[in-house]
Amino acid sequence: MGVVNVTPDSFSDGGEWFGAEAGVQHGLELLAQGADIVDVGGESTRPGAQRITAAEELRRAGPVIQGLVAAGVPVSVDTMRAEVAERALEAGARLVNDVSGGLADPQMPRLVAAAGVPYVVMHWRGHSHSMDSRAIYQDVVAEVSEELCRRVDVVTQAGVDPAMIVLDPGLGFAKRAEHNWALLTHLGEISSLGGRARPFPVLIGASRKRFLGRLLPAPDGTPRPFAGSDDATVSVTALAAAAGAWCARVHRVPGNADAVRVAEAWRQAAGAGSPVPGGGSAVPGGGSPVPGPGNSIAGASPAGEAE
Ligand code: PMM
Repeated sequence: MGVVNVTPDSFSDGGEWFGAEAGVQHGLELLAQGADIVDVGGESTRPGAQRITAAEELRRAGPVIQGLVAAGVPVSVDTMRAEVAERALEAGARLVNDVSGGLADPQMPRLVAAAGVPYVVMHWRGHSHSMDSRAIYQDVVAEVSEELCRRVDVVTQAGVDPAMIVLDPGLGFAKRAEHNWALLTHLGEISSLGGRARPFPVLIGASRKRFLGRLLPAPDGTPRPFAGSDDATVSVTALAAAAGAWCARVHRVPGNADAVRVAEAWRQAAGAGSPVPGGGSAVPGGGSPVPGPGNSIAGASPAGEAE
């Protein structure tokens, strides 16, 4: 999943693709480089970010979504608002990526259920201005699994088909570095949510996050700047994909697309199969492979249990 942030202030690439034409061009480039899905967002979720209005979010993201859909690009919309998701789906977006997992806007699950599209449910504890203070866990893997489990119950009660749910541990969202590493090395537990019969596909968003920049400081201790952690992102993608992750959301596609292919060959050689049935392109629903048994971590061991 390639990222197009149509924001002046995003976490890692703020301002770079701000403007409809630049956003569409960048999305086309990500597709040409090997992305299966282009994720378009108009609201920054950078730590400390203040919210914008739905109208502003639509003004930013709408034309980019329209332009990419018109060019035949599979688009997902990165939004916490049902109103924005609805307009994006009308414009042809094929997946809703909700970093709040339906918590920010209670209308979202019903909208997604009615649309019948895949739904990325991310672990989230609150808006960006307060999330760092919520990074408190006794056992981060167990607590994130439990909290995601509750979200899955809520969204399925609202009518979302469990086969259309993709789970995301929400790296960096109310998580410190040690929490991110614990979650990344226990993706199988997130996928199975503590033992559900049918595991869920898992998406990870490690790309250019602070914990990678801090892992790779300059000799004087200064964290690596965001774009300087692209190679580290590729490493995380390879490891997570080898453990059975379904999707990696990344800012730079080329190395990550290669990492996914390497991991797929690795898993096949290990007898674990592909995280996506058929091993092909990755948008669930809409005639493409839908998340289901065999395409997620816990169902695809032994590699998935190698934590
Ligand atoms: N991270 C960001 C934005 N959207 N969506 C999902 N599903 N998972 C993530 O980890 C995620 C996301 C923030 O990163 P950015 O502003 O650098 O794109």
